[in-house]
Amino acid sequence: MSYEKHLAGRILKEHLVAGSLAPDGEIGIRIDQTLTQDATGTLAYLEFMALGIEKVRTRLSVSYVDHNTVQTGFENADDHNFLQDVAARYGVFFSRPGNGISHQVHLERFGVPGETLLGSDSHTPTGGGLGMLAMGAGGLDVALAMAGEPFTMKVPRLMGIMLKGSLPPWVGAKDVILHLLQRLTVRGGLGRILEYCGPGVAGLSVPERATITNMGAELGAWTSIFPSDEVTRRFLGSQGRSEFWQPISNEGGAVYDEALEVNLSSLAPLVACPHSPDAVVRVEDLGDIRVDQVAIGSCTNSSYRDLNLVAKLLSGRKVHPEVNLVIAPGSRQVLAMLARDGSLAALIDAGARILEVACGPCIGMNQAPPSGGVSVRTFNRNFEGRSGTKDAKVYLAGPQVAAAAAVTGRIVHPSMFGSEPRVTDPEYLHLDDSMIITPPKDPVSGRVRMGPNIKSLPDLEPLPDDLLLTVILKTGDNITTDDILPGGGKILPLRSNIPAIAQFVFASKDPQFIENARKAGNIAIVGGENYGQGSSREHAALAPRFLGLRAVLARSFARLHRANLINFGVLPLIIAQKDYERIGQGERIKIAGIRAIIEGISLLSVELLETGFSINAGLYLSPRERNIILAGGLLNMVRNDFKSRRNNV
Ligand code: MIC
Ligand code: SF4
Repeated sequence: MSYEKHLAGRILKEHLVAGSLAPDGEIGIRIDQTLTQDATGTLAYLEFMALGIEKVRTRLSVSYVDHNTVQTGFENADDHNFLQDVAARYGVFFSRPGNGISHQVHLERFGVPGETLLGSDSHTPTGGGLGMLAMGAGGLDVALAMAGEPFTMKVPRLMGIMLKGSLPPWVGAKDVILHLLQRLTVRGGLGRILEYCGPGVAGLSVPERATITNMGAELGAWTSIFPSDEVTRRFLGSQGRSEFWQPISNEGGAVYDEALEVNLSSLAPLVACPHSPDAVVRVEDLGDIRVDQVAIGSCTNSSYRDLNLVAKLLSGRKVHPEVNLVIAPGSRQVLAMLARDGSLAALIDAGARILEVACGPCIGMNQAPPSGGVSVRTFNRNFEGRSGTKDAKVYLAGPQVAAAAAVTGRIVHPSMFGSEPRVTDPEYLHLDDSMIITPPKDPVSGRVRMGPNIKSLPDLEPLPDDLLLTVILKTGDNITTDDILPGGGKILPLRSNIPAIAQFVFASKDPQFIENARKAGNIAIVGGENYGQGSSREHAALAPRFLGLRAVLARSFARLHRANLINFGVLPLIIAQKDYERIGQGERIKIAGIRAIIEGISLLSVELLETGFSINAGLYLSPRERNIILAGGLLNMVRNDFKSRRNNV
């Protein structure tokens, strides 16, 4: 397949620095921009600092504070100071707490069509709404990109999504991506980049496109991308950034590995039912569901357009007496606009509880629903327990359905409002970057404040030849990184303290996990399909590694988590269904002669010591990944490399 005619293909080609764009190959691409957020950023910057580099080598790097903004102790505030000092010291823009969710702010203030963006957050593909090639990665990969290293990835398959028609009343961008999740499932995007094309594209605004690319993460895709067209030009113009516009389109005749058609005109309002973003049904087919809470916001649906629509729908109405409506605008710009055009007053009058501009309830930071309660959220993830209430039932929906639920206390078709109000994107926005601190031109040698909760990175030894492991946990399919290491107000403040956060590994799935790990020493986990879906948090690999995890034997892995396991020297082994059934929790296993085998062969023999039975496990690694595993992790591998390069200059 020739990549020249494709949006992502062209950007990949222009940024290619190693390998070639051939199916199944591995390539290295130049990264123009990086973003970090506070919950992954502290670790990413500790890793960057361990490389001993003077200044970031990207065109632009931005550090956001949006996750841990509830400060119930000193930990988060200390992390914010650390991030602010590091940003000034190494040449990174710093978006202060209160300025907004990384993806929303980046779209507004920094995104550039045609550029590459690597972010330590799985929803970085939001930038695809602007025609960027924007991908999520583990913090260590982002640290290396900041050090000027290429990002290594498997050559993706390209999936073309042809949009036809236009959205009917009461149907929004969220329904487009929920429709795709219904068709493709949470595994449908694995190994792929999704490119949107066709006559339906022009009718979608940039924030709507960004809602769609944002939730491409839930399909498991590398990223998703829209063309950069007149709509993009107007959006950048309204942000006072016209000079960054360039047209990018997929040319006629672009042939895709796979192609799909979506007729926008035939879509209806949809919801994703508990507990998976692909458990999608039409609102009309749902039956009578009583709602306790409605939460509007998150990087998926918190643009000015979304909240302005909600304000118009709620204007003159009141929130149902049994519903709590909480709203977290995506950025300070969005909040400032709502305050200026009267929308904020309409929301307050209706009875909405206005939250801080941040991720908030999306990462379980606050507003946990009541026991057994139903929450309708405009967010992107409804994994069990992520809301902070284990038995809560979270439904994902667009702002139209959410507003209708807030008023009626039921999940109903938003046509109950009468006719849909018109929402247009403003020509001019309230622009004020005073909450973004520009780094000084030359790096400052100033002090980096490191509060007592910020602990240095654990040392990881290289991979031994033989591993004797105890399988202390066996899981089913689609285990999420929230299952492995939950978010929430209690655990997130420990993101810069691996020994402390490690005490919460699998806390909600298996309360015995820590004790069993302590007893066993070196441990293994057996997983089903799509092990590690969800976030980019490398803590979900490093914290179990800290507890002695050396191998995960699973039916298949989610892309981001697999990369993080390798980055910290944990073997991601693929096993057959019959062998999955054979291994029991508590089983002791032996993997022998690994260092020799790992250099060439991709099958390892795993001995089940209880029965003496041996099974085969696939270790499908690229040559680079093999070296990382042998070194005991990526940091071990590159640290020496950077040191010798420094000594040679
Ligand atoms: C999420 O939505 O799960 C997060 C919190 O934004 C994560 C990052 C993290 O765990 O810090 C993500 O999506 O990558
Ligand atoms: Fe924040 Fe939620 Fe978006 Fe993650 S998905 S970046 S927690 S708003």
